[in-house]
Amino acid sequence: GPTGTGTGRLRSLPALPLVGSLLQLAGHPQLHLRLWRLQGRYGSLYGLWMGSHYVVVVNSYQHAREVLLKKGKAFAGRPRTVTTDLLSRGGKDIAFASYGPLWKFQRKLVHAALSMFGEGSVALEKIISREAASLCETLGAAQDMALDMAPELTRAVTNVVCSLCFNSSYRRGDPEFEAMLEYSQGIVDTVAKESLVDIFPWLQIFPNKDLALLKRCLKVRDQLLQQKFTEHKEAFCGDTVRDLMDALLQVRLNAENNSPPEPGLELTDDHLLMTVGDIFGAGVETTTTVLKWAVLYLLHYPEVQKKIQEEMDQKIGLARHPHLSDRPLLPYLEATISEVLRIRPVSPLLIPHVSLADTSIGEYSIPKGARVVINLWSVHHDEKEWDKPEEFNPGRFLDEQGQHIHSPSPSYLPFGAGIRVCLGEVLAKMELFLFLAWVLQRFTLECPQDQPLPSLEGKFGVVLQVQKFRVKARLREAWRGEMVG
Ligand code: HEM
Ligand code: PLO
Repeated sequence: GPTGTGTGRLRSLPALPLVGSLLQLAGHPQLHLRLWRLQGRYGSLYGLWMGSHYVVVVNSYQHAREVLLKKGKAFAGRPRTVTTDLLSRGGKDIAFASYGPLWKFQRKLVHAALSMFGEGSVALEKIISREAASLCETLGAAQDMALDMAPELTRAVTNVVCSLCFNSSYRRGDPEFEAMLEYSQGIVDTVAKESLVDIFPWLQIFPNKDLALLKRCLKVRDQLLQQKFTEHKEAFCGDTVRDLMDALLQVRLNAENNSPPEPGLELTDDHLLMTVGDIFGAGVETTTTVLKWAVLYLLHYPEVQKKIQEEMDQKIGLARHPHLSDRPLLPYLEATISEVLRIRPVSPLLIPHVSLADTSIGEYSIPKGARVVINLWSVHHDEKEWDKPEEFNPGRFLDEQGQHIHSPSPSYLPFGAGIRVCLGEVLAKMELFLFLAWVLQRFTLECPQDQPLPSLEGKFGVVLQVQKFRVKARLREAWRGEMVG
């Protein structure tokens, strides 16, 4: 067992040589639920062995905050796994990179670029609104049909990140977009899955279906990224910075002019490519997933949808489109978004952290190199912190007057916290607000008549996926015959 600096010794799942605790976890595809339920037997903080890796599972917000905030730096590492190494070319991105000066530098660059092109920029609101308008047009054309909204939601969100990263966008049916949909699904289905290859790297020599799929998908993604990169390099002159790709190229140009570059801060082509790949991938898959969950919950809770629409009718009316500046006017919509992020966290186990030194959690010693999994599902479904946690109730995020949103419990971390906190929180919230406001101002979303309500059960993976379902978008009464300009 592990030794460390703390006093107590953590309870661990029984482990066999070589396979570790795999047998207790095998056959449970919903890993977040399995780890949540194991609390009953082992307590909220316990250890287990994945092959030769010691893993600590955190299920309470107190310990989660200690790991992410109080001892953030001691737990700022990332594990290296076969699949994420393939995705990020050995951790040359941000999300799967180990803690170090280069990771810090990449984060700082992206943060600066996002605030320049994104957050708080009029241009971004315009881009999101343009995509929202196009989404509404498609919904209008498919009126009263049982529609799978997923491809259209994905295209809307993709075009926002595409504008940000590459200053480009996709039309409906664009073959490059179709290719992207396919490869991205393949990556989401396979990456970071604690498959046998990740536990025993030496098993790579054996054929593995998932690994082959991942490699095939990454080839397509890498070609696409490389093409954008080459186009940008050729067009880049250093004067105008059109997007994130240009911003990264400019930083490198400046660094080259001030040669020699600071040691440890050399941004290779791979670093630029993988960084954009992260933002593009995270930008698309997370926000789209939340929008799908939001639509699904609105089908299950029509009274919530009605309340959002009443609030909008009252505060905005029909004579104009919703704007970002309306956010304080629409607390119930904001509360609904918060509740979706609570009840179905996009990233139910965050991204695993790694301890960079011998340290402790609570009274327990944690050795250097331990993987720490924060189970956000447990944190968001803790009965001591949340009243009827499986109930979808946006009202819990509102004050008594229903005017302001606040979290009723500190047991809420949808974007993580601390030095590895999500880089896209502001952007994601802008998109979620505008897309939902535009759609619900105009349409009521319903379950097609002859069909049962689709399941609320998620599919565990690098993001908590929604099962495919169909929606009927009915133009609201007030909109029949009327149109705003
Ligand atoms: C990391 C949530 C959208 C970029 C994360 C983490 C979570 C998260 C839980 C892991 C934190 C940790 O490991 O401690 C979400 C949610 C989103 C969202 C719920 C949507 C509602 C986005 C968007 C972008 C983005 C739109 C891109 C602009 C990133 C990056 C990281 C990250 C780059 C890695 C940070 C690091 O390791 O240093 N996100 N995210 N995310 N997110 Fe997001
Ligand atoms: C999504 C599929 C893309 O093709 C590649 C990709 C890049 C970055 C990943 C993202 C995927 C999934 C969600 C991740 C994001 C980095 C941060 C984010 C893991 C795999 C979250 C929610 O933590």
